Amino acid sequence: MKSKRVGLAIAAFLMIALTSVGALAVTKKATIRVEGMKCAKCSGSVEKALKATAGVEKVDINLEKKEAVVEYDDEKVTEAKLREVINGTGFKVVEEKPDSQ
Ligand SMILES: [Cu+2]
Repeated sequence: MKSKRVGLAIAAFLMIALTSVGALAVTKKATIRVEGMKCAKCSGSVEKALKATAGVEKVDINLEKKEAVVEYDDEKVTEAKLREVINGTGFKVVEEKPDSQ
């Protein structure tokens, strides 16, 4: 019976530890409009450049809407940096945000 209680204590500890780790790593989501992407090859190169950037966790490019949806670690990279990376691929970031219109 004692070992069962220890097991419960460990489980509770792990749950608290995991929850606090999750709270520390802040994942932010940015929707960035990109001008000039015309086909899968274009969006592919933007996607590749973003994924090669430290702190970027997920990249989703919508060719139709000309948007790059990027999930990133707020402590490792900024949205400004993501825009720089996209501009560095030769495609142009549209400064206004589509959802603020
Ligand atoms: Cu293309």
